[in-house]
Amino acid sequence: MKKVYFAGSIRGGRIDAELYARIIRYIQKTDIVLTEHIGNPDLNLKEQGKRDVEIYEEDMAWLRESDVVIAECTCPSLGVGYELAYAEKIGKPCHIFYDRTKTHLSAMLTGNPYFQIHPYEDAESIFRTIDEILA
Ligand code: 6IA
Repeated sequence: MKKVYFAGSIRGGRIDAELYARIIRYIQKTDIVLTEHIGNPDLNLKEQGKRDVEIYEEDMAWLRESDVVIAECTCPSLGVGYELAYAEKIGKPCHIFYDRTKTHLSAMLTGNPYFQIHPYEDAESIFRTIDEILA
């Protein structure tokens, strides 16, 4: 079983939260998601009881513990961009998904051959690619 660090936008916007939840549930059928809160529809964007310092430190520890990073990047998020750069620095494999009909991904990602980028038009294709990543 692989430990997956799933990254998706939080303060960058929650428009795709339902998709994040579907991806997380899918991965959890076979593997471990260290960041299952990313899909939580009730995530309170203002107050959660946790301080930002704790969120940052907990997330960085999970990132170091993970075997692979899977990021859904259709909704731009500074936090996800930071996590991807950090993951590259410590050598974690990084898979980036985005809906090509909705956005142009940052050249900081598409221009970096380190990242494995999976543009999609139909969200269902995400799941086939995830099967290959986790195989
Ligand atoms: O800049 P963003 O907030 O969109 O960054 C999203 C990314 O940063 C996600 O992939 C998470 O791994 C991480 N992240 C940001 N906020 C949180 C969080 N609580 N809990 C866990 N990971 C986070 C946010 C609640 C807060 C708004 C009070």
